[in-house]
Parts: sequence; structure tokens; C-alpha cells
Amino acid sequence: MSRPLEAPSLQTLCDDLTAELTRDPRGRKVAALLAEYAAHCDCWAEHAHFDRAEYTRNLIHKNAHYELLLLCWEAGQASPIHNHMEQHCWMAVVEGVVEEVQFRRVADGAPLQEGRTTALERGGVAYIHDDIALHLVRSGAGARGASLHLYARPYATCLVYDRETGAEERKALVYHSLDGRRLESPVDAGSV
Ligand code: CSS
Ligand code: FE2
Repeated sequence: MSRPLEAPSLQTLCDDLTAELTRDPRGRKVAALLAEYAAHCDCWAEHAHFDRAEYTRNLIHKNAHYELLLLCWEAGQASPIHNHMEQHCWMAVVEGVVEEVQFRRVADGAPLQEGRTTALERGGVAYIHDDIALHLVRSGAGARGASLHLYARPYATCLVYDRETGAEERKALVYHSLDGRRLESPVDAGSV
């Protein structure tokens, strides 16, 4: 008998991600798991909180191996250019168009060199690591977008970069909601 075709729930996705990243810290199956979920599921919407003041980081699940967030980008919002603290980062688009622009440091004090831009639609997955590039992420197509981000392992600060000088600065990362509940003010990711 064939199994009923059923979209995986967020709980199933998190269980599968935990199993995969416990088995293989490099997470070779993570992109496929995220793509499958992102293409077919809508329960991420319980975690969606858009804010005209800034893009929001909404925590879905966190354990020793990874954290899974929903990032909500109003039209025109973008992250700073940043690194990923030597962790693995996957991004899967669930709504709208989300773009990634890669950058490279070429010399001390010099402007960052811009690399490729990739626009992803629902179900599209990108992977980045510090060995590949720095990047910024933004909503595309003049509309808002939402993306699932998996960081393995979790990290609470990152480095952000000035595009013109390459100067770096440490930035504390925050969560705007936990388990779907919007917080009155964002909390430090290191405190959760
Ligand atoms: N790293 C950024 C988003 S782009 S991967 C963040 O977590 O806020
Ligand atoms: Fe990033």
C-alpha cells in the first residue's frame, strides 16, 4: 500500500534535520529536506512576523546541532553583509523572492568585491559557508519574502562588513519571536 501524500510538518522537518545533523554534521541531506518542506508546506506561517522597521528573525527550533529560523523580509529590506562564524548556513525560500548577493574581501582597507547574485523562489535552497563567500540577503521583486534559515551549529553573533572599506564589526544576533510568539522587544540569541 502506498503512503498517503502528506506534506511534512515542521515537527517532522525538525526531527529529520536533527537525525541528519546528528549523523552527519556536514548535513549532506539538509538541502533536500528543506527544499521538500519549503515547496509543499505552509505551517511556517505560524512563525511569520513582518516588521517595517527591520527584517525579523523568528526562532522555530534550536538544539546543540542547529537552529532553524524563519526570516521575514518586507519589500526593500536587506541584511548587512555578514559572515557565518564558520558554521553551515542553508536558506530555503517559502514566500516571495529572496536574493543572495555574495562578496569577497580582496585586500585590507579595500572595498569588498561583489560576486554573483542569486534570486530564489519558493522551494529554492542556497548554501553558504565562510570558505565560499560573505553575503547579504534581501527581499526581491519589489515585494516581501520569507525564508527558512538553518545554521549548524547555532551562533549568536556574527561579523558584519562595510562594503567600501571591508572593515568588520561584531554584531549580536536577536530573535523577534519564539515558538511563534512575537516578543515585545527582541532577545539576544545567546540568551535562548
Ligand atoms: N545570517 C543572517 C541572515 S542571511 S543567512 C541572519 O541570520 O540574520
Ligand atoms: Fe547569511
